[in-house]
Parts: sequence; structure tokens; C-alpha cells
Amino acid sequence: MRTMKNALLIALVVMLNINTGFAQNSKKVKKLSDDERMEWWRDAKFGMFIHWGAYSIIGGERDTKIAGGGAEWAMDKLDYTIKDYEKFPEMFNPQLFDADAWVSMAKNAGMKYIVLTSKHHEGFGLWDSKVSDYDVMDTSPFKRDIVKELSEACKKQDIVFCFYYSIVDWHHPQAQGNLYPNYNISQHDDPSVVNPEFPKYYENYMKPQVGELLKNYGEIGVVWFDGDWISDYTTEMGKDLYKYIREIQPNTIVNNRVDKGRTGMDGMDKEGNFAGDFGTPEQEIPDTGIDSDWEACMTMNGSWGYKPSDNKWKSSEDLIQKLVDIVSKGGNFLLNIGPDGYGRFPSESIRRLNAMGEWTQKNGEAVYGASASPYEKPSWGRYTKKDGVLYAHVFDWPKEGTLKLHKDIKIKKATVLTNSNTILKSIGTSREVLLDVPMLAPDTTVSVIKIELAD
Ligand code: FHN
Repeated sequence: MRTMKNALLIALVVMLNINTGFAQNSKKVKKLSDDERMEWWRDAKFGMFIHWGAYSIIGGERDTKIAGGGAEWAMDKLDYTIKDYEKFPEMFNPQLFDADAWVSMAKNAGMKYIVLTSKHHEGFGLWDSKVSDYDVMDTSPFKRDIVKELSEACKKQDIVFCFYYSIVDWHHPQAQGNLYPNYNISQHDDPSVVNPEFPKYYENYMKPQVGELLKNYGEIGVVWFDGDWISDYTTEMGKDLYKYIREIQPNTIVNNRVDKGRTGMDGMDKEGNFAGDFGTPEQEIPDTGIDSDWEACMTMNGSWGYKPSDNKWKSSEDLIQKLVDIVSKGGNFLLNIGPDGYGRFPSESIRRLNAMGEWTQKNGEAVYGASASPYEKPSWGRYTKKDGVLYAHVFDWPKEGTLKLHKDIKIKKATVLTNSNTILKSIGTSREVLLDVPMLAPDTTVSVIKIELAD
């Protein structure tokens, strides 16, 4: 009798588990409105771009030759045939890679999301793809799923995980120009060189790879496409891909490069919207904001991929000011790190991340969730805004102790953001509002004044 009862009990538990499991797996994600879907991203303002791949071993150098531009283009710029290049994924073994440490450095810098190059133009995938063996699990000795480790580390630390995927693929025979297998004999990624087989690459390789990244690594914040410029890729493919992504994860955000030739700020359609969900100016900040969503992506030196020969590093002060400038114009800042072939962030990058973290920890209130300035940018810095509050980000602290504000600003109370006890006196004139400020700037990079506005 007891055995029968136990058996029934076990059967019941198994059934319940299966049902629970099934319910969990089939749990329908609530489809958000576009504004709801974009909300976290609009509030986040600041993300980390990570360009990492087999090119990170090469560092943009081959014998005495140094690749011009980004070192992630080594295969093309340093004239590797496909066969020659394959030895790099075959030696990719970044034993110092530590996903938790990477995510902590992003979080401590004040970054709220991470965009990892899951596959750059070289075609080598950083996840366990079932579509291809040209990936970190089957081709490299590393045999660890980097996308899995990084996405899990992001989840643990409340950082949104996103991935970049290159439409351009210099390794796949149906993707790059028809000079395969030595594709870069004089082709050098010439957009005019076509491959009649590209639709098969799109349908049977690229789309399934994007699908497995969306199905197997949890919630994906953003899919960041690149390489839209090649002549084989079409608007129809882009629209099909956008629909496919939203069917798998309805609330994922997609950049404008999902569509043909939408790179930058000019990628708007005739209704004045970007294809996809946001514009992607690269290595530049537009003069003024626009009323569409946009994100400026930028390197810290001159290269997206690791390039030890490139020492043109932007200063920490410049990067902080760029963050403020971008937010004051209603955009997001996606700032790049190019880890080396061992899995380490360059020390110059770490120094800048730490400096940005110190500043955002003190002044983040004036950035996260803030909106674009309602005023022309002042000569001394920028404004950002929240309901009932204006933030004056002062790059050039006035020597004479008086800060000139826009004449329409009605002040209820003005304080130094990092020292709310310092209440500042103001005098309004017909032409401007004058604010008495301390002789010494509160911050060595950007000092923020919080202005509670009178109704
Ligand atoms: O060719 C790529 C380049 O390597 C890098 O990934 C940048 C980052 O947005 N996008 C392309 C150049 O526009």
C-alpha cells in the first residue's frame, strides 16, 4: 500500500514539476509599448562597447606592418587570406578572461549596459553556435562560451547584456565578395563586390545565428547590427530581421543598422524616424539633439579592437565631457573597450573607466534619466534637465565667481550638486541670470550645479 502511495506521490510531483517547467518555459513576455520598451535604455545613458575576437591576438600588427584604422580589420588591412587567418581563431585562448571582473569594471564606471561583439567581420563567433563550427567552442582551444559567461555575469550585477552582430562576414563563402577563397586579393571589402549566394548566407546562417543568440542567453537588451553597407544586404532582409528578432524577444531594442545603409544620424526614413529603434553616429557627436533616439559610439584611442601601437588616448576629462555633451543632446554614449588576446582590458582603458566612475558616482543624478537641455548650449558647458530641475554642467569654471545662465531660467534654489549645503545667490537681469559661485571649482573635470526651478 505504502509503495503505491509513494509511487502516486512521485508521479504527482513529477507532473507538477513538468507543468511548472512548461509554464516557466512558455511564460509569455508582456509586450511593452515602444516607449515602455525604450525606457530602460533612455534612462541608462551610458554603456560599454566591447570589441573582442581573434583579431585581439593580432593587435593590428603583421611583421613590420601596422594596420591603418581599427585593429579589428586586421584580416583585411594586413592581407590575410582566409586560410592564413584561420590560425588565429585556432590559437584563441584568453586564459585571463574574467567575465565578472569585466562587468564590475563597467558597473563601477557608471555604465548600465554592455554590447559585446558576438561576431565581427572576421566571422569568428564568441558563443557555442549550432549553425557553425567557426566559433570559440569548436575552433579555439579556449572552449568556453564567452557570450554565456558574460551574459550571466551581467545578470548577476544588474547590467543589461546586449550583443553586436556583423552582417559582413569575411569568412563565410556565401557572404563575402565572389573572390572567395582568397577574398581579399584586391577586394579589400569593396562594397561593390557582390556574392550571388548572399541570400543563402542570410537565410541559412546569419538569421539562425541571430536566433540562437536570442533564444539561448536570456534577456537581450539590444541587438546591435553592423556592416549594413555591403551591396548584397537589402532593406527587405533588414525588415525581415527586425520582425524576426521582435518575435523571439518582443522587448529587445534594435539599432538602425539592421536596415540598409542606416549607419549614423542620417539613417532616418521619410517619416523622420530611424529604421530599427535608434540612430548610431560613430566617432562623432551631432551638433544638436534630435527628437529621435540615438546613441554615439566611440573608441577611447583610435581603434575598436586591441591595438597596442595606438596611443592616441582621449583624456578622462574629455570622455566625461563627451558623456555630458551627449546626454545634454538627448543621446546615449556607447564607449568602447578593446580587450587583448589574453582577455585583459588595456590599463589605459581601466584608468579612464575609474575616472568616469568617480565622476558618475558623485554626479550621476544629473545624467541618468535626465533629458536634453531646453536651452542652447552655454559657452561654459552644458545643461541637462529633469522635472522641475535643471543641471548646469560647468566645464570652464568662471574665474570671476559669477556664472552666466540663460535669461529664461527662474531659480527657486541653486546648490553645488556634490555639496547641497552650498546655496548659491542669483541675480536676474533682462539679458541673463547671474549666479554667484565659489572661486574654486567643486570638481576637477565637470562641476555640476543643481537648479531647482521656480514654477
Ligand atoms: O567596420 C566596423 C568597425 O570595425 C567597428 O565595429 C565600428 C563600430 O561601430 N563599426 C564599423 C565601422 O562603421
